[in-house]
Amino acid sequence: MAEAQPHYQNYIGGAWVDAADGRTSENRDPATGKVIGLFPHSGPADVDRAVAAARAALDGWRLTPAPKRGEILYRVGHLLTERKEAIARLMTREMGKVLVEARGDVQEGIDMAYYMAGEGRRLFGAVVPSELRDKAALGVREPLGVIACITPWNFPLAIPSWKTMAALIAGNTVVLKPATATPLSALKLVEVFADAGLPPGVLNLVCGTGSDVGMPLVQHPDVAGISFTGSNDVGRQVNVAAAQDLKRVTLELGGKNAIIVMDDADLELALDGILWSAFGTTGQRCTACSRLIVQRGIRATLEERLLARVAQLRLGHGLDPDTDVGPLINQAQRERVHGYMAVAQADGATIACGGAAATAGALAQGSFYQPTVLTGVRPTMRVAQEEIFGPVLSVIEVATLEEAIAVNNGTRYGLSSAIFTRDINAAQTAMRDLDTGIVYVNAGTIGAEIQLPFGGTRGTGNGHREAGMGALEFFTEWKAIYIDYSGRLQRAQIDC
Ligand code: UN1
Repeated sequence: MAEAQPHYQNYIGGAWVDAADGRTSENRDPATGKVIGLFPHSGPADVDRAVAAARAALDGWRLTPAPKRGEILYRVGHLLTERKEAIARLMTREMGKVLVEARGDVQEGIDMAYYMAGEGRRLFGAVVPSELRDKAALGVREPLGVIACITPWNFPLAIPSWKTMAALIAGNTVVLKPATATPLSALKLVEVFADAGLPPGVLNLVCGTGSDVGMPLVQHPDVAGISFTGSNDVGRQVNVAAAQDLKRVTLELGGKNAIIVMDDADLELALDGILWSAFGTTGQRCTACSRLIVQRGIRATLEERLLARVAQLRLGHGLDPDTDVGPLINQAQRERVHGYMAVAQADGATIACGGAAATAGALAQGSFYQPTVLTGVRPTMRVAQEEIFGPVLSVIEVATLEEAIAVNNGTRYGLSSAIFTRDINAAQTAMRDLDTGIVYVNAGTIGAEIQLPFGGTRGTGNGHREAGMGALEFFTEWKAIYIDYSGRLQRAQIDC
């Protein structure tokens, strides 16, 4: 007899409910192809219900004192800590990342819960002097209203946490649409919020596709702001649609992140950073390193040692403790990644290792791809310019620091960059001139912490930042308040 599939629901107005028309979609383990559950295949009617619930909850929530909102977030942090292992295991099955990384993903949610809970006792505004006597001038932060959070599959709990927690502490209410590939991790986060005592309607979950749920949410007249992480193509569509109603939008999009290794670098350390940044999460981080920019003097040595290390990486199910690299998210992504091999060769690059799907033994069940290093890559080749989002690293040789920085800055993206050097002057110059939102010195391109702003320059987004003190700028509206206690009309810029 076939095993019954777990059946999950949307969360709207404090109740778990099916999609209005009862439709469902399967979600599969990318390492085995096995179905892990059925999720609502929602549509515009579900979006309407969720936005109405969020709208109805807005006044109650925005008038709840921020420290009290923070207390709920502290409880979310505690509950996530208790459930960390269980959620991490579900995440590995749902998304494929290895268990240690899935634990890190949940930890990022915990970190954000505590950080934003603390913001409940800050949410700093401004008190400034007035130019007139007996008059006070202050700026306070107000929530925007109902926020749509549209999140990707590569950080199935961390990114929903970044967005929802920042939105909620500021007094907004939220409709969360998780990626179609990872609804379960988001659902587990929403369960935690419900168990922590979040009032009904304050956070709603609607599972479904970008066209059936995402776009109707972006276009809904009662949605005031949209926080989106995903591809550049979809980000542009979101921005164009939201512009019709002058809605506020934050976009966190692609990356083409590079590690620069100078001749004087600690090579062993650099190799550790390269391996972790290029092949961790199977290269499926926005911050993943996909270009290795290496100075001429050590290029051959570094390449040789890199290939030896890559050959040792073990592919497998993320729950197997021996696995270093899990599967890609699905077969379509594997085909996309593989398509770049022909592109690389046509442009004159060499496939130094990998370059094919990994199908030996049990790997045949999943969407695995061999960790791949391309050598002889020139900065203008497509593989050095386009985001591949897989375990593919391009090696580019340069002569000088100036050239390395120019190559780093010579793509449409500007998320993360890194330099390995022992020369303080080179490091300092790189910190100043690398045109990315995140810069690492003697560490790889991944591993941003939540207490600093996260985001990129140029084509990586539209200039906003998530996390840290950057997040509140997006999720709040400034209100300037003047209080005249002189008892007479004082005209600004005229009376003194
Ligand atoms: C992402 O890839 O979209 O800095 C997020 C990092 C993680 C977050 C990545 N803390 O790699």
